[in-house]
Amino acid sequence: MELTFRWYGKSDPIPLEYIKQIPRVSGIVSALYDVKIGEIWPQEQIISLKRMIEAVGLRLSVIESIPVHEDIKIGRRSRDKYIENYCQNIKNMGFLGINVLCYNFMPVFDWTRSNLSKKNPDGSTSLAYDQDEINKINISEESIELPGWATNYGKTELKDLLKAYSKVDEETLWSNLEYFLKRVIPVAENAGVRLGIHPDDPPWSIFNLPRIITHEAALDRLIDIIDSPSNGITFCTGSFGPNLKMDLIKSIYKFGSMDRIPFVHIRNIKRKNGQSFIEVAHPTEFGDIDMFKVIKALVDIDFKGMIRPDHGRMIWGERGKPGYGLYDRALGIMYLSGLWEGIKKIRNSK
Ligand code: DNO
Repeated sequence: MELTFRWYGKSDPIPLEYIKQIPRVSGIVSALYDVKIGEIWPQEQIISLKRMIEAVGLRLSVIESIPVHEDIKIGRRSRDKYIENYCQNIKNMGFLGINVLCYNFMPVFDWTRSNLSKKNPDGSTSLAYDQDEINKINISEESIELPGWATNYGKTELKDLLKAYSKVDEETLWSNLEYFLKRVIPVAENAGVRLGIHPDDPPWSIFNLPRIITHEAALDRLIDIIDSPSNGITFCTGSFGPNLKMDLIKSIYKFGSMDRIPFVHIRNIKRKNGQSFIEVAHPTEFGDIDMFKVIKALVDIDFKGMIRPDHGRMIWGERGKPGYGLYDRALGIMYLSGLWEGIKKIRNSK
């Protein structure tokens, strides 16, 4: 198991040196953020990112993410060109010894929240998702600054995309994912790269767009597409957490023992009425996810992949990238690594 921390490159307000000071963290999760979606990432830019990280004594362990071009998800004819570029990016990663790639297959929007700084009684702020708020948004008219928001697209482009997606239902999205994986996974296997699909966050359809990576049955279907350790899952507790039908712990045992989980995101959430929730501090008692059981499951399956603390609250007056401040994520990872050490020691002493 390797403890990792997400870092947004040079523009991240958190210096790499600070991350290096967090006990036990040795890996960085990062990406190139200024390459057009669908293009081949310039190798010299990845090398320079890697060198920057290595210069402080850390390593570039995971690429999160190489975004999948919408033409691939829609199934347009131009997808082959973008799939070819995707394969090239995977080969380039493998060549540089970066072995894990996190990606998602969510149409247009990535993770979505309705409030970026919901005030908690203790003065900290959290990211929150309120389904009623989301329902009020007219996506083709309003341009809103939310995380995961389709800022890559102008208004007209967004309208065109939404129109194209009106013909893509869940089954079509599945068959487009299958088309993509059948071409990409053999290349990844050869390159020594393991892909981990990120669950849809929240794990249900939003804005009438299809979302498919939402529950355990979807993960069964995903891994059945191609039986390969390169065809894996980024197991994100916070993304699956709001889905009441998902037994997180059972799924970790199941997919972990099959060696289909190269990467884990750990975050706690507290469910509200219906399909709403708020992100909370990592320890078990603040949310609906039993962190002791999550870590115990990972210890039990002898998890060898990467773990990163997912979104933190903003505490101690920190201002920064929503969900990605330093302090609360650092507290989170220390708590998780303490659980890991305790559980492992008790198990070994039996
Ligand atoms: C949110 C992240 C996601 C994730 C992508 C992976 O904080 O977990 O944005 O990076 O969905 O493609």
